[in-house]
Amino acid sequence: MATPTCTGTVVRTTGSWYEVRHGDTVVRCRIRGRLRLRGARSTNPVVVGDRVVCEADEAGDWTIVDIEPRTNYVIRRASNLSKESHIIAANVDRALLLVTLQAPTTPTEFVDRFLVTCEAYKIPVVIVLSKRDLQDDAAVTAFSAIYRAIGYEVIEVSAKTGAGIEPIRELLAEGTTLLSGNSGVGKSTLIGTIDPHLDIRTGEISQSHHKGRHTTTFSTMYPLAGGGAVIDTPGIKGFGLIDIDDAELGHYFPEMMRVAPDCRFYNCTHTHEPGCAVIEAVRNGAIAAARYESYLKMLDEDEKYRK
Ligand SMILES: Nc1nc2c(ncn2[C@@H]2O[C@H](COP(=O)(O)OP(=O)(O)OP(=O)(O)O)[C@@H](O)[C@H]2O)c(=O)[nH]1
Ligand SMILES: [Mg+2]
Ligand SMILES: [Zn+2]
Repeated sequence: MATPTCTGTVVRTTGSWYEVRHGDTVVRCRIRGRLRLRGARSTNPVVVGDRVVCEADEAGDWTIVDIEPRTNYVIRRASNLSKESHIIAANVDRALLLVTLQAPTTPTEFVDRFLVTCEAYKIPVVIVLSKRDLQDDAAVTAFSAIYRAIGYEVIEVSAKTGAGIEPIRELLAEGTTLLSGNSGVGKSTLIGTIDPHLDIRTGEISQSHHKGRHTTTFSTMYPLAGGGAVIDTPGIKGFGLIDIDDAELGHYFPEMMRVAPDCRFYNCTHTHEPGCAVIEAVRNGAIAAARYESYLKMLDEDEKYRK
């Protein structure tokens, strides 16, 4: 008898189990050791969004035996000093980065690291300013101005008041969207607001220090009633860059790329060189100082891990 096989999409990973959707059915699979080895540098060899081939044995237990090449993925350093990487999701059509300026605070550098990674892997990214009802108006205006000037779309939403929900619903209706951000910024709540039929766990923010509690522990892809699919992910603390050289980092800051052709040296690192157009743009305010600081920090702090 021929071995039953199927090709499907990984919709949930728990570390030991992988749920693969094939049409309307979801099968629970293990993975073959060979695939684990192939992903040795990564903490997760098979990720949500992967297209995989599965086989069943005589007992009816399913195993993932192959992964199709990924069209893209979002990757970060597994933890601060680690050489290992963690792939957040694969084969996505866009990424939404949820940001809150307070309750909890998303550091600017975190935002910039995420954007750099999306630029490097050519993943369209939209910034979602979440929990708009709790944010300070002036802080939102200042933040949005910086990122809109670069060319990023910033959508302000509140799951509480419903503001901005409709544009998000339209954005999600096509293809697969990854939702990422710190713990407690409202990723799961946003998905539950877009599609109330989904059974999604959301967390309470501790009132004392407004820190998230890591309510979502496993990445899950949900099909949406209005079309499209969305990937809910556990909140992440840090976002260490991986596989991006110092020399190319500047390429992933669109506003730096616009002025870099005017630098005196073609291989300018925009750190100390005379005649640097980027440094000049920071001085005259055309490039936001906070963005340039993020660039310097990424060069500096990641250097020791990147080699
Ligand atoms: N005021 C207000 N609270 C919100 C909003 N969105 C989410 N919250 C609250 O924020 C807390 C955290 O929301 P979650 O959706 O669980 O956050 P998350 O990003 O999924 O967090 P992790 O799963 O830990 O990564 C919950 O108490 C939500 O009720 C909003 O728009 N306004
Ligand atoms: Mg969550
Ligand atoms: Zn320069």
